[in-house]
Amino acid sequence: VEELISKVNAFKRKGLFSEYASIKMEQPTGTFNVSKLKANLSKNRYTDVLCFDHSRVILQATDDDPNSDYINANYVDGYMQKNAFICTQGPLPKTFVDFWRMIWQNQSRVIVMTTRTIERSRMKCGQYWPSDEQADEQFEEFIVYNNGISENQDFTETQLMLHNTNTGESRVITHLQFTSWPDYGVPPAAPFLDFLFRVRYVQEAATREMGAAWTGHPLGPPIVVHCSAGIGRTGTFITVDICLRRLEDVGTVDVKETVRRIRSQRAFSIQMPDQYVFCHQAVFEQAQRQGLVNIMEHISLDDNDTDSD
Ligand code: PTR
Ligand code: PTR
Repeated sequence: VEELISKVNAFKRKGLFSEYASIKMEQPTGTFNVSKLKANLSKNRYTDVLCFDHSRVILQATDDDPNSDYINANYVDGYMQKNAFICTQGPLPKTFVDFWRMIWQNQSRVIVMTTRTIERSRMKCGQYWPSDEQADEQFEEFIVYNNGISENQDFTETQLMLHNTNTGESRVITHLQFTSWPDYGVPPAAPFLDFLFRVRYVQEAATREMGAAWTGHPLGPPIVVHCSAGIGRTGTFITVDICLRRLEDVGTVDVKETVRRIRSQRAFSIQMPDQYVFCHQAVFEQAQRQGLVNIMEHISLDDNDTDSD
């Protein structure tokens, strides 16, 4: 705890900004060759947000198209959990089917969406699931049913049923959309944490439900996390989750190393200095909630903290 407090004191906002800048200066540690293939270029939402070859999610290719194994998505490890997450871009109409194949092939049960489909009258993410209750929609071999929506102040939870017409199987998929994240900004920590713990709860329940059908890590199949590009808000979400798990386990926090490790699997994760600061704020808030440390008395990361400017 003392170590944490002294780190907090040392790091103030400005220190965090320059620490983030130093992370950002490191060159990506991998290639983007499959992202850049001619046949795949139009499957990337942003030409400047490509995905690493070494950690990309490789889909089972269909017989007629060898490039159908590509989606702009990467496996990212959680805290002591290989492939805890799949970080991906907001699906494009052209990649809706690929997205559902990815969900199916990875046995995922939980989708975390941290953007709205339209922000500032720009399309940030396609409407890849049926948004009305009781509606359904077909995506080639899949039919997705909307079995009910529950709206909370800061997030919307939708029960989806994913039916595979090739195998005749159906799976319950929970879609959790955080709706209070301003683009180019950061959310308030409290509702963000409530959302994160709801995601964990749903994932645990879904994993239990899978029973013997899941033989991997006890925390379950990869949680699919996306925003628009799949790097800024997505990276922030998983950074906080990983840092909190470590805090819960061994009582220490290392945001910088966590972000660096995430960026070695999903390039460019965490897009803005403010998001980097937010990760610390969210961890403090949770540490305080758990009574681990009364840290807020010792620190202020507010914008108007001008003493060192
Ligand atoms: N070229 C895009 C842009 O900056 O507009 C790439 C981009 C878009 C990068 C969104 C990050 C973005 O944020 P997020 O990953 O949170 O959707
Ligand atoms: N339009 C995005 C931006 O300017 O933030 C595109 C972008 C994404 C640019 C990633 C650079 C990126 O790499 P890094 O996060 O390492 O600067």
